[in-house]
Amino acid sequence: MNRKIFLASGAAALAACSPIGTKLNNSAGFHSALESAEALNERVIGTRGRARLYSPADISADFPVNSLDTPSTGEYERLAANGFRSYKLVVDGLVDHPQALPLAHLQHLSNVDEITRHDCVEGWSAIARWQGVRLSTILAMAAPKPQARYVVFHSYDSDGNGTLYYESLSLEQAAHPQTLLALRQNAKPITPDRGAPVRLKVPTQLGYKSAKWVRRIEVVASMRPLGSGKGGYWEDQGYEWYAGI
Ligand SMILES: Nc1nc2c(c(=O)[nH]1)N[C@H]1C(S)=C(S)[C@@H](COP(=O)(O)O)O[C@H]1N2
Ligand SMILES: [Mo]
Repeated sequence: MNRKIFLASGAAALAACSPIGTKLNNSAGFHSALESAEALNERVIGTRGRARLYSPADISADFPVNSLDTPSTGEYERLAANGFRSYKLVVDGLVDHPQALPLAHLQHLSNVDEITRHDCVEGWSAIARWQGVRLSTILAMAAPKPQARYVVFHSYDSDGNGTLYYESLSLEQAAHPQTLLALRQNAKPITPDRGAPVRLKVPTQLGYKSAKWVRRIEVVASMRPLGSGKGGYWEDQGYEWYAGI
């Protein structure tokens, strides 16, 4: 039900801004698509389109670490050893203005501060305060091209076979006002085991969508060329791409 409403509102928002389907992602068009998606979500579905917000007293004392191992590649370790001062978040692919954003710039752009619940597909949940930059803020800077449909998150970590972790969202999911590039968890910079320096936080979807250790954001027209083509590390192993809660 939620899924239908969300998809319908996204489609309506996009249709409203893009009657002939050509101007969707140019700077102004994409900007207004983001804004109408937000307005429509609020107007049509009220708070149901939003993840529930919690109070400071609800913050979990124990938030499990649950992922592949903290990356131990030379590149990540070098960045971590230097306090991520030379980290740059790359935003490229089908965009008019590719970005390479240092951490200080991301911190300057920080515009979200919310206490939400993380739901892992394995059956546990935990509540934390997340602060960072709304993904739509970064995407608006990069200006997706008309062919853009998905946003892919490439992480630094890989499994025992050397397969890299990645995830993806549709542009509509990426435009959700709670979809966040998190820089801080419970008022402290995200630690290396939690996905430092930047992790995705998507409180409207299951935990595996919230990619840790984001290295690069790639805007694409199709997910087929990536990995096994299903849109994410876990999706390639059979998990659903749409993981709405
Ligand atoms: N890069 C990367 N991101 C990831 C994962 C991972 O293995 N690698 N695991 C996902 C899963 S299944 C969950 S539940 C959360 C766990 O985040 P946490 O370790 O901060 O609890 O990270 C998600 N993001
Ligand atoms: Mo998970």
